[in-house]
Formats: sequence, structure tokens, C-alpha cells
Amino acid sequence: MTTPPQTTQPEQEKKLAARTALRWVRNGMLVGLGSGSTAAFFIAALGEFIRRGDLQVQATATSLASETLARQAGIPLVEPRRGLRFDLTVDGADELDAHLRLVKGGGGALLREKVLATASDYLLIVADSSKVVPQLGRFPLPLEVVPFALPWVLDAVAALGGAPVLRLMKNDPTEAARSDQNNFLVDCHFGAVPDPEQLAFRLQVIPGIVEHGLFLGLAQAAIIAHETEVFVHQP
Ligand code: ABF
Repeated sequence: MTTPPQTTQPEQEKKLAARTALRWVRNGMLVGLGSGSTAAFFIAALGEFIRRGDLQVQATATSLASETLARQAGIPLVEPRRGLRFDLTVDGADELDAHLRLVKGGGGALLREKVLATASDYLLIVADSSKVVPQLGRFPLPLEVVPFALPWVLDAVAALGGAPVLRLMKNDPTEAARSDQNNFLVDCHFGAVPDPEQLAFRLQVIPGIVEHGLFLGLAQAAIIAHETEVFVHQP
């Protein structure tokens, strides 16, 4: 008899953090739906509550992939419109420090994630314990880059010590990966980032960088799952 696939500890932690985030959702809310596997667990759990009639919300997703998951889960979606603000956005992260400064974009959705995070009254991060770091930088910093500008962006990031690498398609390494906006994604290996605010400013002035994966001052709280426990971190 084949043994059922064992869910890994990170997966169990992601699921626990994601389901805990449901406590922040209230009837009638406009909810931003994050991207990545932890956010996917939240979307599935939210859909269960909606199907059971326990919750009525409307949502917008931070990626085409999450939009598909939300439709499958039966979550009513709203299109972007002037004045649209979200009561709550629940999203994952690749790294987070004690000040709730984040590195995001490992999944390539950083642009829409930052747009919705900025349009939200409350950004709640859900993460497994492996994402918590004393200092940002272990995870390569993602950028979304306009294709025309790529050579100059690579030069400018290299000059900053970022060792930039163009992200390639997982299933076809001869093709560059593309964001939902059809831009390129570049992963920057700065190593430790002692001053995220300064690095964010230096990146923001490089023409052709549409968005970077440093999310600073946007998150209100984080639900961190470690084994079977959850911790809520509000700096
Ligand atoms: C998304 O979640 C991205 O910003 C980030 O890269 C990703 C983390 O993925 P996972 O939840 O699968 O670890 O929000």
C-alpha cells in the first residue's frame, strides 16, 4: 500500500498561518489576495468559509495565478477601479525581519502585490518560520524590469553590488521568465542588506526598474507558524 504523501513541515506551517489569518476577515470586507503557496492556502480556506455561507467578502488578486485560484474557490472578485481600497490584504513573503520589512517577489508577483499592499488599510503577512531573518538579504532581491531597459538595469545593479541574474522559465531555461505584465524578472544577490531603505531608494532611481521586492512600512502584522504554534508579530 502506498503511504500518503507526507506534507513537509514548511507546508504544514504555511497552512496553519494561512488558516489563522481567517480570524482577521469580517463580513463585507474588500480583501486583497496574495500570491505564492502560503497565500494559496489562505485563498482555499477563505473559499471554504464563503461556500459554507459563513462569510461574504469581495476580493482582488495580486496575480493571474491567484485570480484563477480565487475563481475556483468561489470567491467573488472585483476589478481594479478608482477609489478601491482593501480593508485587509493577506500575502506571503520570502523574508521578513523584526521590523516587518519584507523581501517579496520570489513568485514574480511583486508589482501587483505592492499595488494592493499600498491600497490596503491592513496588510497581514502569513509565513512559515523559515521566512523570519535577523537581516534581509539571504533571499535574492527580485526586480520587475522593462525588457528594453534590461542591459542598463543589469549594469546599474551590478555597480551597486547586486550581482543581477535574469530569471529564466522553470520549464524552459532558454526563455526568460515574464511577470503578469510581460516584463522581465531579475534576481539580485546583494548579500546582507543592512539598510533596506537606502537600497530601495537607490533602486527606485534606476530607469526601467518597474518595481523592486523590498516592502518597507507596508505590513501591519505577520502570522508566523512554527511547527504547531502560531505567533502574531506586530512591531
Ligand atoms: C508571495 O509569496 C511572494 O511575494 C513571495 O515570493 C511568495 C512566498 O511564497 P510562498 O508563500 O510560496 O513561500 O507573496
